Amino acid sequence: MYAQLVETGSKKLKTLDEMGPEERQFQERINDEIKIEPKNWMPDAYRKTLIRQISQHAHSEIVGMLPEGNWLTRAPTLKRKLQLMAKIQDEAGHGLYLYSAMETLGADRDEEIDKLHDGRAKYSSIFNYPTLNWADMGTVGWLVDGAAIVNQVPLQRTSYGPYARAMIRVCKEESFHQRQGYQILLTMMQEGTDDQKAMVQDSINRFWWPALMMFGPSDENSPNSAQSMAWKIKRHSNDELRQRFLDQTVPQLELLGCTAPDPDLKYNEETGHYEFGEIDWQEFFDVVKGNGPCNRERIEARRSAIDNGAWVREAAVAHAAKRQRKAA
Ligand code: BYC
Repeated sequence: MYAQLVETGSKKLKTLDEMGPEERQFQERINDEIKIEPKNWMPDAYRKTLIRQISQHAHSEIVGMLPEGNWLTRAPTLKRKLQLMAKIQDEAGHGLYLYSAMETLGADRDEEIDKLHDGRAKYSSIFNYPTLNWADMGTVGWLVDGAAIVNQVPLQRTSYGPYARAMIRVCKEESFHQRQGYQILLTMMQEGTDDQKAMVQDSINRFWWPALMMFGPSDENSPNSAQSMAWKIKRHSNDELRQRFLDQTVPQLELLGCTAPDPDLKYNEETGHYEFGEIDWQEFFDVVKGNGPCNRERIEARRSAIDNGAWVREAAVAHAAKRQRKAA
């Protein structure tokens, strides 16, 4: 299995024979599909990779609340407002499970959040795009949560136990989010005015490519994939998941009666897959580096939320200390 050498650029993965006894035992456990738990021995690099990925994932959930929060006060009906509020609260919950899973690896939550705020830690590129009209709430649910599900379903089988278990509930909730998003768009397309239908198409035009970028760089430019797949943190490559997402999404796009902003999108009868045009990787890397349309605004909103909530945390700590003193 991984006794073979796998190459990514200049990095070579170790064979089982090249590993010391602890590392070999660890890799064999993974090969046998036995979960790694917090108290088990693990290589430093495995721990670091997981802290990087889980913290990025948690930050994405929390930053991901912002584009949708933008429309809460302007939801068209009370029912839509309640649905949107519930979805945003679910995302906060996902962030909390994920930060907790990350803490089981010995990472400190405050330190990791500091890294987000000073630009050392990443979060999903998708949340650096603005939400400009109500249809964006449908498109975010349908495309963004839809892409997230395709990425996250295999993470339920990831090799690190606490991360895998956190993903089970996250995936159930994301499925509801995806359906509520699609239902918003379907209602606008089936019952809406021409202006509302145009709003849906405009929204899809803006989110289509950024949603495809969510899966990360193409396989040949993904420095972490080979090792993460050998450790079974990732079960599929970025390109495989992107293709899976596209294949399930195009028929839904057609059912809406909308089009993709991609003249090269076509079904290939022989492969049974949709082919798509070139992704603008320059745009992706610019956004990831902090130069997307909303990067500064998003980080500023997170920083001020932490600063403005300081008194709540201080009050909670003082209250806990008082109760402890009373109990003593
Ligand atoms: N955006 O070697 P690669 C959600 C970075 S939230 C920004 O392929 P890896 C939701 C990558 O970190 C969805 N950065 O990396 C919430 C790496 O940089 P570093 C979030 C990206 O880790 C609210 C570099 O590019 N989901 O569901 O093997 C509302 C090279 O990439 C992106 C997760 O986080 C990106 N799109 O694979 C609605 C899922 N892509 O760290 C919805 C968990 C790549 O080496 N994460 N980069 O400096 C993963 O599955 C993997 O981390 C990724 C990337 C597939 C994203």
